[in-house]
Amino acid sequence: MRRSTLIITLLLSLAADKAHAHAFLDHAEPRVGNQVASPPREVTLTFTQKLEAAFSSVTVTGPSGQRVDAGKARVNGNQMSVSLKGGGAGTYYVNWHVLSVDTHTTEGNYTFQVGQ
Ligand SMILES: [Cu+2]
Repeated sequence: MRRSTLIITLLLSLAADKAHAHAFLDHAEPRVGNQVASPPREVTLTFTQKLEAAFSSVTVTGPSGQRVDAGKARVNGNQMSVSLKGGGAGTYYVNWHVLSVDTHTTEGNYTFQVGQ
């Protein structure tokens, strides 16, 4: 009896967690931590939830600390993309900040490498 109550409570809290899952980064292109031969034309981030375009943004910084994102981020469902201007070889830093349709904000960052 007590055990079944505990299991039901666990199931209910799991369901609640799922309903309140925020938009986390599911995957990205270029991939997180990956190395690519030449500077990509854009960065595309795919999240675990749909995004609110007006309150979601991404910046990309190139190897010499300069901003290489060009123009506004484009949001389509659970994806956000931004065009890049070339920035040479080295480490690129991607910083994202999003508002998901469940009204929660999340943010994060990752790097990828260009060149050897
Ligand atoms: Cu949430």
